[in-house]
Formats: sequence, C-alpha cells, structure tokens
Amino acid sequence: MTYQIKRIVVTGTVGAGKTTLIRTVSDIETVNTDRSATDKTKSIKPKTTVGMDFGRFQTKNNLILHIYGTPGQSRFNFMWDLLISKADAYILLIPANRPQELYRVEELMNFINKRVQIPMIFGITHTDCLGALNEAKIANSIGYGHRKDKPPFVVVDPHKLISIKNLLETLVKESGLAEKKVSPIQQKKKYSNISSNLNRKTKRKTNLYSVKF
Ligand SMILES: Nc1nc2c(ncn2[C@@H]2O[C@H](COP(=O)(O)OP(=O)(O)OP(=O)(O)O)[C@@H](O)[C@H]2O)c(=O)[nH]1
Ligand SMILES: [Mg+2]
Repeated sequence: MTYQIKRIVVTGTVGAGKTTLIRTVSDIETVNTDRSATDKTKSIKPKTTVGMDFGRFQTKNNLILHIYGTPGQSRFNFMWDLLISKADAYILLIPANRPQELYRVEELMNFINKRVQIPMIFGITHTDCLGALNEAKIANSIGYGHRKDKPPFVVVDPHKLISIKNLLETLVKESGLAEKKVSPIQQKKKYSNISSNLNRKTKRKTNLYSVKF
C-alpha cells in the first residue's frame, strides 16, 4: 500500500480554535507550543501558541496529513511564512462570534496569497456562541459573497472529531489533494530549488570564511 504525505496548515486569528482542532484530530500526541498570554490576547484566553502545533491524521484514501497550526498573533508572522511556504493546502479558521476581527482574516489571507497559491478552505468555528454570524454573512463581510472563486465555507467544531473529519474530507475532495502526485518534472524542480538554496547557504558561509581569513 502506498501512502502520500500532504502538509496542511491550519491558520486563523487568535482563539479561532487551531490548537484545539489539531489536538482533537491528531492520531499521534501533538506538538504544542502554547505559553501564557501577556498582552490583550489574555482577555480572550490565558494561553496562546507562540511557535506551532503539529499533529497527524490518516484519511480513508491513504493520505497522511501532517497538520501544522500557526500562531494567531501577527507578531509571530515569521512562523506563518515558514509554515505556509511548504504547505500543500491550508484551512483558515474564522470564529463566527467575533465579527470585529474579520478584517484580520483578510489581512491573513493577503499575507498568504502573496506567498503561495494553494488550495484553501474556510472553517467557521464558535457557531455555538452568542452573537455568531452565519456563513453567508461571514462570506459577504470578507468579500466572497458573490464571487465565483469562493472557496468552501464549512462549519466546524474543533472539539468534535467527526466535525473535523468532515472539514478535512471537504478540503481533500475540493482541492484534489488525493489525486495530485508530484510529477518527475516538478520533483526535479523541487530538488534543484533545494540544491540552489543549499548553494546559496554554502556561498554565504564561504563569504564569511573568506572575511575571517
Ligand atoms: N464554544 C466554542 N469554543 C471553542 C470553539 N473552538 C475553540 N473553542 C475554544 O476557544 C479557545 C481557544 O482555542 P485554541 O484552540 O487555543 O485557539 P487558537 O486558534 O489555537 O489560538 P492562538 O494559538 O492563541 O492563536 C479554547 O478554550 C477552545 O476550547 C468553538 O467552536 N466553540
Ligand atoms: Mg493555538
């Protein structure tokens, strides 16, 4: 049996439910970098992710998903950069009960779209909370109301495995992740990129040494 590994990034604003989702769905013990919040995040939750979350989930079509969670705070956006650059697809979680933060969702999307063009899906969380907007209102607010290229908006409860499985299945189906295999050409390109990066690093080192000696 052959398995394909795909990298999925779960991103979203502070407290959207990224860490909870990965903890619930992972079939291995997760990596977690939550630390005590020190700034205004403290009013939302006592702890926040400062590095990344990591979990793993095997789908029924033999995909092994490596799931990476980003921090929500923009001061850690170097982690967004690092994680998204290697992702095959991403999930953007939006807490439905905090409409005042929807502009931050757009900022996050702009940040990502400037760097990569990969399949994505919206996961709407906190729909059980007071003041939660429905999916249509959220889609309108972030400019996807009438767009033909509107990605799927899926309600998800990060505490419930069945709900997350539904989200992941939609992502895999809509993005064609299960079918996508790396072609020999792409692979060659991938490796030549790695080797040119290595060369760049080596060059940098060489320069350093040449200064030193
Ligand atoms: N009621 C409700 N609570 C939720 C939902 N999703 C997440 N939570 C709660 O929201 C809080 C924050 O969840 P986290 O998973 O830590 O959020 P996060 O996105 O990782 O946050 P940062 O790492 O700080 O960006 C936790 O107490 C969760 O239990 C939801 O759909 N409904
Ligand atoms: Mg977190």
